[in-house]
Amino acid sequence: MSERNPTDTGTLTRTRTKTERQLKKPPLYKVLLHNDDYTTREFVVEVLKTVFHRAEPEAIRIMLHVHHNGVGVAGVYTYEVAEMKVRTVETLARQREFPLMLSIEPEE
Ligand code: TYC
Repeated sequence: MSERNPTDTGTLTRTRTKTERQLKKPPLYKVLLHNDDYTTREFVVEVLKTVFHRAEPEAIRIMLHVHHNGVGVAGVYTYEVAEMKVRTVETLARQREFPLMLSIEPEE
């Protein structure tokens, strides 16, 4: 009746609580845009709208922030998504022969 299965190691398990499972968030990464002297303002605004899904006024604000401060956050994503955004923008920029640079850094 209370015979043990020979594969039973005797280790007790418990159901994970929500805090350990559903509420565990993946690490997030900032995609940074870097200023340069050759990429046009219009192109930067265009990629902020099409790749980073920013509304026009926000895209202009971010572009101007990068233009005046040298660097700024285009968006925050999981690592895989951040990497894909960088590759997409680099491809678009090189097609237009713009030297636009991006980087990824952990958030906080
Ligand atoms: N500095 C560029 C210019 O004056 C505009 C620019 C803004 C370029 C942001 C890159 O990430 C950038 N044409």
